[in-house]
Amino acid sequence: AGGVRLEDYQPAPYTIDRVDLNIRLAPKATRVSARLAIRRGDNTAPGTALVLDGDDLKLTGLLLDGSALTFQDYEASPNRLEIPAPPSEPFVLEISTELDPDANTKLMGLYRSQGTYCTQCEAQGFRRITYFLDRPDVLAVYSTRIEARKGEAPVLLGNGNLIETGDVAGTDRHFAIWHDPHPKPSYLFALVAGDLARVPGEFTTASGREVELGIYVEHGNEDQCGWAMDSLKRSMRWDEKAFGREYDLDVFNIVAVSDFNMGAMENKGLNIFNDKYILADPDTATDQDYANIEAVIAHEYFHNWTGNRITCRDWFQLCLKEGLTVFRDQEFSADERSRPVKRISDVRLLKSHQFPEDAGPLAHPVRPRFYQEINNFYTATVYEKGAEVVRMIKTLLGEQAFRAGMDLFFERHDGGATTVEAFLDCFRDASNEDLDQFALWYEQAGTPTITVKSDYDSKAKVFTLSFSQSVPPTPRQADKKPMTIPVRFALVGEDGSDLAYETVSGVEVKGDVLKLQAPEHKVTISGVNERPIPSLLRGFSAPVILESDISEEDYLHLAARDGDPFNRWQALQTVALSSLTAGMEAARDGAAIEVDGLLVHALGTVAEDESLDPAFRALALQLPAEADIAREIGSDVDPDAVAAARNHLRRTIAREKGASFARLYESLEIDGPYSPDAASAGVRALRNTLLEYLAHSGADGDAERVRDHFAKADNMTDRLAGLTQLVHARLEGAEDALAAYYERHSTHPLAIDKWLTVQATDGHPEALEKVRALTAHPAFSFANPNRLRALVGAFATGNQTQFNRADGAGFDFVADTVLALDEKNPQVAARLLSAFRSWRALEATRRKLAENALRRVAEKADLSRDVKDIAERSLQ
Ligand code: DPP
Ligand code: ZN
Repeated sequence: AGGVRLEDYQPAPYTIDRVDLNIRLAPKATRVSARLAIRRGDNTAPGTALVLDGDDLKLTGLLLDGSALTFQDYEASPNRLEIPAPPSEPFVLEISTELDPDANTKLMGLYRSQGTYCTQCEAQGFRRITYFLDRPDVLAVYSTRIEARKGEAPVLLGNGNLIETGDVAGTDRHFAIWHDPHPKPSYLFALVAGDLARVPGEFTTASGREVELGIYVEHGNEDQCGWAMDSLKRSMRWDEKAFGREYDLDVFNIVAVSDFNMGAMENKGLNIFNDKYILADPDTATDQDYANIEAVIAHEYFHNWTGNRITCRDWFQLCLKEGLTVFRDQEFSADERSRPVKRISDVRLLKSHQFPEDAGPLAHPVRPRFYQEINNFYTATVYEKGAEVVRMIKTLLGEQAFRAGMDLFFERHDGGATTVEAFLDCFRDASNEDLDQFALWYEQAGTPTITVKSDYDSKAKVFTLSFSQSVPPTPRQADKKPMTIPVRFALVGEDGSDLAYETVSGVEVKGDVLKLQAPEHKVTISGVNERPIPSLLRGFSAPVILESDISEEDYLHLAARDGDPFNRWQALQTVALSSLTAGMEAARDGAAIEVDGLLVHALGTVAEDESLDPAFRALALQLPAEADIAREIGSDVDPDAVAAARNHLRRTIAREKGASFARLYESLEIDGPYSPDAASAGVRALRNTLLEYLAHSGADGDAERVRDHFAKADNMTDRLAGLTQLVHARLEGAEDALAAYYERHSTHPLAIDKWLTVQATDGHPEALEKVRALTAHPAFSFANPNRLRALVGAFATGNQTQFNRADGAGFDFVADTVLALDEKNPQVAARLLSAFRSWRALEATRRKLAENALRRVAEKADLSRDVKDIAERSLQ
């Protein structure tokens, strides 16, 4: 009940300036002593009660200024510690608690992963270690003494700098004391203790600080850390160059653990990572894994300034650190790789993850105003749409004013806990731009649609664009205001060049950006000497849906000639989506599916165009996914008809272009050893995209090519591509390939995750039974979030036809899994349940079955707050 509201925010009545922790680790009985130096807030009346947060805690001792408290002086429960009448002068509270790390299956607070003690405190895990003002605006300086048996945990790591180590006399135990001089919120606290190998590195900052780097992994994994270390050093250098931000401690440690709820965590000076985002070698990691590792390492490192040095006042401001830091990691990857290819990949992710969220019952603003459970707001909207909002600020202000605004933000708020409003003020003050209307991007949920009609007057040489915008209603937000939408544009001529024009009226313009602000704009462009094709939203300058009267022929012209690579890609997608939508209708009505010959021709041309980056050609050739087509259709979706249309188009392309695709495929073989660089990854991506078509061409020679591709692969990218095509196209040899793959990688859990995912995402009706059977496979573990996401998560989000089976068995399986998992790990269970987010867009039979499954979850007694929240919001 209850929930938390933004408007109820109050500063904490007490401040905690220092935290001295003494943590004596043991698997089932870890003893924690926390000495908190507490001070009454300036506006707090003397005698105001001190209420500390707890979660499942066992209090074993309590001293105030060194004296034991009697039971009249405090009230304690597992979830709360209250001192009704604390001293009005500063005082020290020493709290002792006892924890059971082995019993901690929620993976929040202190737990053990494969024998290693580790912590996860964001958002509210610190209160599972000790009673605390567990909120991000309480900043304290931490010292942590960690003690453990030497044999069990030779390595003891904490935040900040190492101060002292030693043996505990007369015992088999030792200790380490870490001190972090930077005041920080409790969610950034971390410790790690275990028998781990250290991979060393060093970095000298621009101003000459020598930083010792360390990546800690399980013994035997040391040689899989090279890429992560390299990515870390490049990230550190990039933040100096791009944002003038240097690292601020003498040590930066990263630890990889195999049981982790999220991707990684930016604890001050001691990042803890899901091992999936650290470990890589050519035999077990794909090019995509390498790119993800680079991005996540950068993301967590960049948090040191955007998140740690400047943190959030409250959890409603989560996007202040997450959206901004995603924007920063996207820019880093764009600089390190190909900018257009990175932009296309990011927009694909945004459209496939965030747009459906924004269109369904779980829609929420980038800065929500209400939550039941904050863990459920680590979403694509907060992260990916949050990054788009920062990107739009840059688009509207221009490069220089954007950088000036960021500099001002660092200057004003370093060491503080702040808000979205304060962030926007920095850009206003640096640029004199009014951002009041723009701020609606943080407040209004739902993806805006802009509709545009165009007209060319060849006599007057005037081109007119009539824009209108609308934002759909979303939960608790029925009526929306018009937004500021930056539309980067050009007018493309017959030869593909950007046409000159004289004046633009009817809208505010800055360079090549139209700033839509009203519900409607009639934009008149003069001095246009030939009929142009408008290239709108170049680089995806705003996260909106564009509906235009641009003809298919004109889109294909843009696909072939637009000077903006993003819009070339987008134009092909637009044509493919409309063709697939028509195909779906035919399939649903039992009519013949017609294939658009112009589209097939255009795809063939892009494939062969050697002037284009292979990575771009790979993206251009990939048809919209089934979920993307479903999102485009929007309501009454029949996933089987969607799959039929998509499969038909893919088969037709494969048959018509098979010979040329096979030639091209053969020509793209890379000689020499594997390298994860973007250029070679792009060639593999193109070759593996062609392989998908060859797998569906129906030609025997092509099936043989796929088998060969798998058998001869000398790296995981190619091996997994071969396996995926063999299994999903149901080619002869698929079962043998699955067995061979398993044999080869059975001792490498991250490689086995891919094996699970390939089987979970097979669109064949057998998939559900296979997935069920795999839950009993020895390689699967219900307790490990990565295994669970690789199998059940992949089935629910990556297998549209089988999760959405017409008999409801897919929904029931996922609902059952959520209910069973909820007792162990509510956070991961809730995330899995959010796979139902688009259930209302399904056709009536499936909709009813999905609703029944959701109701069954919602009605179960003793649900976690996490799952209850997702179930109830999904049904609202
Ligand atoms: N560790 C998560 C992230 O970096 C939450 N902060 O996004
Ligand atoms: Zn983050």
